[in-house]
Amino acid sequence: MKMNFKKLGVALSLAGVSAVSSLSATAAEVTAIKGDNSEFSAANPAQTLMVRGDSFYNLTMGYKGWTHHSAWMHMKLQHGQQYRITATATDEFNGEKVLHPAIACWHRPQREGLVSTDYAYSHFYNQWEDIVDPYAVDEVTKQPLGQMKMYFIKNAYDRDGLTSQQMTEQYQQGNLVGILDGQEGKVEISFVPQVSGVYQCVVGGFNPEPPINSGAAAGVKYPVEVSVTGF
Ligand SMILES: [Ca+2]
Repeated sequence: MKMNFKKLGVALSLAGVSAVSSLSATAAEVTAIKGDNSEFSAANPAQTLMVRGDSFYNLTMGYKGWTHHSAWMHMKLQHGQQYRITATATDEFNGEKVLHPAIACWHRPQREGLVSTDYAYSHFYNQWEDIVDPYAVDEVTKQPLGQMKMYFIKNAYDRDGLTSQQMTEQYQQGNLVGILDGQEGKVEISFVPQVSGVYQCVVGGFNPEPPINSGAAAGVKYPVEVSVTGF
C-alpha cells in the first residue's frame, strides 16, 4: 500500500509539472483585424462597413461569428452617457432587404499589458460572452501581446422580415436578441457605459435570405451603414 501511495505521489507531482509547462506553452493565438477595425468618434460618428450576410451567425464557425467576414469598430465612451449604435443594410434585392444586420459590443479596456483592439481573440467569436485570456500572442509573429479582456455588454439582430429563423437551441435561450422595430434591414442597440473607456463592437449579418444566402453571393461583403449617437 505504501508503495502505491508513493507511486501516486510521484505521478501527481509529474502531472503538476506537466500542467504548469503546458499552461505556459498554450498561449492564445489572436488574429489581427487592423485593416477592418474602424474608429468611431464625435468627429466620425457614421461610416459604411462591409460584412458578409452570414458573418454574425455561421454554421461553419459553430454558429459563432466569423471574425474576418464581420466588421469591427472601436470608440471611447464616457461613463453615464447613453450611446445608440444603428446598423442599416443599404443594398436591396428585388426591393427587399435580405441582409439582416447584427451587433455585439464589449467593454475593452486598453492599457499597457492588454491586447489592443486591433486583434480579435480568434477567427470566430462568441456573440454574448466575456472573452478573457491571461496570455495572448500574435498568431503570425508569435509576439506576446498581453492579456485579452473583453467584457460583454449586449447584442441584437434585425428580426424584421427574417424568414430563415433556423437556430440551435442554445441560441434560442435569449443569448442572441432578435429585435422587431418594423424596419427590415436595420437594427440598433443602446447602452450606458458603467465605466469610461474603450468599447469595441462587431457588426455582421444574421441568417441571410435568398439571393445572398448561398453560392457566390454568400461570399460577398455588403455595405452596412453604421452610426453612433451620444458622443
Ligand atoms: Ca429591424
